[in-house]
Amino acid sequence: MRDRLSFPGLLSDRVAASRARGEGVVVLESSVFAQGLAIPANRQAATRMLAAVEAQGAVPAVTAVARGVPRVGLDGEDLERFLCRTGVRKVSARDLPVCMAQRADGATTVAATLVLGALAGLTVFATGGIGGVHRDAPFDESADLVELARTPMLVVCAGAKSILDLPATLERLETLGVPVVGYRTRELPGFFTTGTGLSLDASVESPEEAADLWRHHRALGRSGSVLLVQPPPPESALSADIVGEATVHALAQARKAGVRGGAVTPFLLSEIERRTAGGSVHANLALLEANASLGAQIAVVLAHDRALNETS
Ligand code: PSU
Ligand code: MN
Repeated sequence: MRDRLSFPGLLSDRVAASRARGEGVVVLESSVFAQGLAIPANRQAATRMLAAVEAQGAVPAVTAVARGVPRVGLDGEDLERFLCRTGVRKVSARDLPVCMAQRADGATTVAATLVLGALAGLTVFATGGIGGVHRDAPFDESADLVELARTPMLVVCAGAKSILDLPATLERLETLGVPVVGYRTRELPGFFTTGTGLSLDASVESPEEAADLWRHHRALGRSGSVLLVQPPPPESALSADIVGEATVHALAQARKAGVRGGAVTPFLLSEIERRTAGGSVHANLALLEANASLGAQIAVVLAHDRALNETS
């Protein structure tokens, strides 16, 4: 097998240098920029997430397949192409080799980002919402779930998207052995909403506690991820009634339009944006920024630990 760090062009110079210096790195997905959010909100999301990571003294690493090359630390003109979205496909884990073979531009979902982040030997990944079990669609379950079960990363998110069947998603995560831990909450956040009524068994109160939990997870040799769920910032969160109504409407529209497969998630998110008069985008940007910031705080704690271990 090929040594992961000899994978040509995987790490950007900046990410490689910061790893060598022992700094914290936060992995970010690119599907949220290229498919999940519309222009110009996608650029605002990228700008705010990158700045939030840097503000904590960590380095952001956007993952993608750029002209067929898997990358961790997309920047400059390459990142620009993904923000313009033209010709950029959505790439989940199984699509990675196809996208590479076709020398195409692919924006990575949570599942594909886990693959690339782990390949690069990185630990912390921050995003908005993971995929999960779709409602009324017993055979549409996001590949994010199985990939979380087999790829060890600490994933900071605001839960799963509200368009999903959340109780079923939580059950699947349990079956798959993925710990779901609240950040200063004992309730699963609803992505756009602070709560869902679904209770969690565990929570942590600080980046240090999150890092400690991660260490125990790894000490057991667990091969899957830990999901750390943080509610959207209170001032941006939407009410459950509004999101519920918008979601039901969006699902009906998707059914009518016959939307299938990977197109379902982006379609539903844009319908909800229309129904909430942009409120959902405001919440989405705020939670992405907050998750990037929390991920960076945890990455800094873990980097500090590594440095201590190496010198002792
Ligand atoms: N959540 C969002 N916006 C997104 C996504 C999730 O708020 O764009 C993306 C993520 O990349 C996630 C993917 O991994 O949607 C899940 O898509 P699917 O259900 O097709 O697996
Ligand atoms: Mn799907």
